[in-house]
Amino acid sequence: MVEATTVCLRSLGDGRSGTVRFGRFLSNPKVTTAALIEGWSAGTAAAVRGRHVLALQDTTEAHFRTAAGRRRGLGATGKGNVYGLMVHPVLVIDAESGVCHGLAGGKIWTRSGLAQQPHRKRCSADKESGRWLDVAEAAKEVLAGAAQVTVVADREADLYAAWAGVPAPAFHLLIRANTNRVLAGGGRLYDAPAAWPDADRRIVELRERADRRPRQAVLTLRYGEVAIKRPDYAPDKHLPPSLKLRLIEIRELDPPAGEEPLHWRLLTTHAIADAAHAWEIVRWYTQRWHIEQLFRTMKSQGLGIEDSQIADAERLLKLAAIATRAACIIMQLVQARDGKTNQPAADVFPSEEIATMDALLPKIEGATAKQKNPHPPHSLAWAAWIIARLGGWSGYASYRPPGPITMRNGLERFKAIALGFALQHV
Ligand SMILES: [Mn+2]
Repeated sequence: MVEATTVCLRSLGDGRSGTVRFGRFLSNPKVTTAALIEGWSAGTAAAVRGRHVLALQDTTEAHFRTAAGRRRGLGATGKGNVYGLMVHPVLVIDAESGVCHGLAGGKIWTRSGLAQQPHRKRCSADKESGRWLDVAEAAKEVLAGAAQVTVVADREADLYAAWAGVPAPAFHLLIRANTNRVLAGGGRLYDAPAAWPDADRRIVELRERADRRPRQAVLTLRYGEVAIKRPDYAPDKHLPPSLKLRLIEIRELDPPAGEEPLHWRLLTTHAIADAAHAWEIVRWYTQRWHIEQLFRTMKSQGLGIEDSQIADAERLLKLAAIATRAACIIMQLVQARDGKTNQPAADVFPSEEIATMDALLPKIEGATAKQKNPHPPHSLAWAAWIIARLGGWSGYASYRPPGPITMRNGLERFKAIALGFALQHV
């Protein structure tokens, strides 16, 4: 899958007998989704030893084409009349270097029928949201050798049961606040920062996103301790009545007219020493983009999991389990290419292809210094810059850095150009 960048069995099989063999592998009852997920973490435990790592948790839905009489055994997703499966991995990133250490367990499932009890009456363990706790527990085992673990997750994971059950010595949580919780001392969570002094101000470059133009933003930082109260409706009465956490609030001052101001409230079990430490915790949260990258790599333009023709849920779940691991390996390859390793381009590209890059470079570089290739000529980073530009990356350092999909598109285009370049001498 990594080499072919697809989950399509016909492409992977390279001929009928190969395709049949892959099909048999997925249909074999001894090949289980659980065992494949267990295989995700091979190597991760050793890679994280002695490091502070961020365990990024998130869920993605993979949607598949179905018809009324043919749902392929798939349950409904959160998107109305759309059927598919849910993938919830833990992706492990080094807190300092950003290097991807691999996966640390997860869950893959499809919904079977609708839950019978009203949501609030079910205890946390029965709800689908229980995955945040189960998966964190599994990650705890895989990451036992790390010096410190910070589990990072978006609003969905802001569950009282998670705050009560998951943290342990050197095992922290960092989650974006989802609700304006009641505090143990009275008052509400979102009002707490009003009583705290501005700890710091920073000007940051906000990168371009689908819904946002790049801009400079002035951010103010406030942080302090809060004691969140156990929600009244929760059936989890065995949980402590309140929990002490730290809240970090980042707010943008004077956003441009018509733009949504940046406003983050992050909850964490980390004790915060000073403003610099608080900013560092905010930076850890921003590392969540790695897991979004993983999901993009699994889907359209990456491995194309949603285009799979496989007819039943059981085999699709196994395929998704393999694809998750493959996507993670693709990301690790991209990082190896991104230049921090001081490798020469010749490690990866033959000399004819490097000659092609030499010829291409003047056509790709822009007129200004900011649009020139900043890396030493013929280094791997220099080559990666060219490939990324061919893949559609803008070349500006202030824009989102090129990801695996850009790299894949760039490589595809480059291979075609290199072939044409070679033909000119024939
Ligand atoms: Mn999410």
